[in-house]
This record gives sequence, C-alpha cells and structure tokens, in this order.
Amino acid sequence: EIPEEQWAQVVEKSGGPAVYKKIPVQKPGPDEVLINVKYSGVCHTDLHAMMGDWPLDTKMPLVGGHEGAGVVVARGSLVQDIELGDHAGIKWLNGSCLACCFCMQADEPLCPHALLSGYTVDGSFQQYAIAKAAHVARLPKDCDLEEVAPVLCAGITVYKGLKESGARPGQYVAIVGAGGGLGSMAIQYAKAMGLHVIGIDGGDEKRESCQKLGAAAFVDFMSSKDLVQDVKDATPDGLGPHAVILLAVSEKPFQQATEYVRSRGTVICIGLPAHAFLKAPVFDTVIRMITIKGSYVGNRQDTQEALDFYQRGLVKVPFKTVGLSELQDVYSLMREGKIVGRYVVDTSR
Ligand code: 8ID
Ligand code: ZN
Ligand code: ZN
Repeated sequence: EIPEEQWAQVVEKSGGPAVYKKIPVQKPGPDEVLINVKYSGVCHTDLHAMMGDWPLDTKMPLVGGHEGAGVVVARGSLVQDIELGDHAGIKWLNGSCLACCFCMQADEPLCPHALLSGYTVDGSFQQYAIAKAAHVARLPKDCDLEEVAPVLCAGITVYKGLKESGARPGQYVAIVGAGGGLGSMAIQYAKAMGLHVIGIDGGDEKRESCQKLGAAAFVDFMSSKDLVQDVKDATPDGLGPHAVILLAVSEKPFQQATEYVRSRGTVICIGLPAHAFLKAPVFDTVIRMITIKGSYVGNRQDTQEALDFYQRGLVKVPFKTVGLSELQDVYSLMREGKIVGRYVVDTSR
C-alpha cells in the first residue's frame, strides 16, 4: 500500500535547516519508478546543496539525498526491465537524456540535461522517491540495504576516480580526506585494485580507521610539520605516489597535491570545497609531466561494477545509522569534520 503522505526532510531556504515534516507522495511518470527508500547515506554533497555552496542552483524547496537504497513499489507504463519488489538504488545521477553526444558515449554524468537527485529533483531523504528507471542502480535481492547505501555515491565516485587516475596494481595512491565517507571507501577500492594506499586526514580516530581499512601509511595534515615531504617519504623510493585522489572539503590540499605527486603522476580532483581554485606551478607541471583531472560520479556501468566490489565483500564503509528525523544533527557533525566513515539514515524513524 502506497500512502498519500510520507515523512521527509525538506530544505525550505538556502542555508537550511532541513525540516522534518510530512509531504505528499509523488506518482512516477511513464519512464520512472517510485522507490520506497529504506536507508540513505548522507554525503557531504547534501550539506553543500543545503548551504548553496556551488555556482549551480538547487530546486527549492528541496528534499536532499542521493544514496538511497530501497524497494520498487510503482513503475510507469514504459518501464519493463524492473519489477515491483526489486531492490533499487537512487544515485546522484537521477536521469539523463540518453541521446546527447555524452550519453551516447556513456558519459551520462556530463549530459547537459542531467537530473540530479537531491539537487535539481527531490532525492532520498524521504520515504518514497522517484527516479528514471534507466538510471536506478540494480541491487541484488539478497543485499543489505543499510550497508549498500553508501556505495551509491561514495563507492561509485571513488571507484571511477581510481580508474580515471590510471594507477596500476603495485603502485602508490594518496587518498586525501581518507577518514571521511568517500575516503573510507577509496582506501578499500584502491586496496582491492592492488594499489598501496597513503591515507591523509586529521586526528587519531581517522588514523586508526584508515589503518584498519588497509592504508599502508597515514599522514596527519593537522600535525605534520612538512606534509609534502611526509607523503613522499611514505613511498619506498621517496619519489611520491603515482596518483592522488583529492576528496577533502578544503582548498589547501588541492594546492599541495602537485608538489608530492610522482613525476608523470596524476592528480584526480573529486572533493568540491566551496569557492575553491586549483593552483599549480607551470614549471613543475611541465618538466615533471603531471596530469590534473576532474572526476564526477560514474556512469551506469561504473555503478554496477562498484556494486560488484561490494557484493564480493571487498568494500564496506564503517557507518552509523540514525533516524531520518535526526539528519540535522548529522550535518552539524559533518560541518565540524567529526564524522569517521558515513552516516546512514533510516527513513522509518
Ligand atoms: O562526483 C564527485 N566529484 C563527488 C561525488 C561525491 C562527493 C564529489 N563529492 C564531494 C563532496 O561534495 C565533498 O566536497 O567530495 C567531498 C567529500 O565528500 P565526503 O567524503 O562525503 O565528505 P566527508 O565525509 O566530510 O569527508 C571529508 C574529509 O576531508 C578531510 C576531513 O577531515 C574529512 O574526513 N579533510 C579536510 I575538511 N581537510 C583536509 C586536508 N587538508 C582533509 N583531509 C586531508 N587534508
Ligand atoms: Zn554524494
Ligand atoms: Zn544526455
């Protein structure tokens, strides 16, 4: 039975807060499914969206959330390859046109008509959410919806970023922001891909978490006297990591990465601190042949591959679960940088 009304977290003005209240349940269009969201991960992007951090407007009022795992409860007339009762995931890319030059090449995150969950369309911080059937993640029937939720953004994004880095098995990768949601996942994907991981983050709790998840070395950005040297020293020949995955929500590490990346290495930018700029010395970038790239979520194939790592037991983010009603408290902890791993919200409370 699909109710007329449901609980949701609604942002009513840029800057927040999110308000826990009842709103109507929407009906899916012909090419859409309605998903009864059971659990949703809380990504730092949701906080950026509420705060209006980026030069791209959100819808308003806005239901955030884009790591939603649940059960398909209704589908439009054109939807054929997904059944009622199937497990499915709502990810950042809610829909795309499937016809532009980017969609044609499976670069659908670049689609100029892309719909973004919890940003330009309502997302998964509600009990019933809509997504385009073509884009929902197909989740196996036997998978734990609470545990898999963070794979739907954090997992897909870091998996794609690691692929974009071109790092090969046996090489070293620095993960910056390694104690956070994306970082905790990145350590494990990197390890599963045969890479050595240097985790960079701040504080003992994050150090312990990174080491437990498999980082070979940890550099504390808050206490290190010479971060660039410490990162280089964490590689056996002292020449620095072959790739750097930038997940931090601050500008400084984006300016430092080209200093410690190995010659011919690649710096992958994923974190999206507000109003930040990249800066690198031209001389070094040229004579050390450094590549600097952006990486943005993943396509449908990346999604299923990232989920496959989870299914094989290779990745599992450390997470804490609270009620959807407590979302605002999660944002407070996130703003203070106090979250190790991910928070997941349970939409039933
Ligand atoms: O597709 C994309 N590009 C994409 C997808 C998903 C998320 C981008 N993101 C962006 C988010 O919008 C956010 O800006 O990635 C960033 C990280 O998201 P998150 O992992 O959900 O955030 P978090 O859990 O708060 O972790 C951030 C970590 O960075 C550390 C913090 O201590 C925290 O553990 N950190 C900071 I702030 N400054 C640091 C520094 N100077 C740092 N770590 C190392 N050095
Ligand atoms: Zn996200
Ligand atoms: Zn398109």
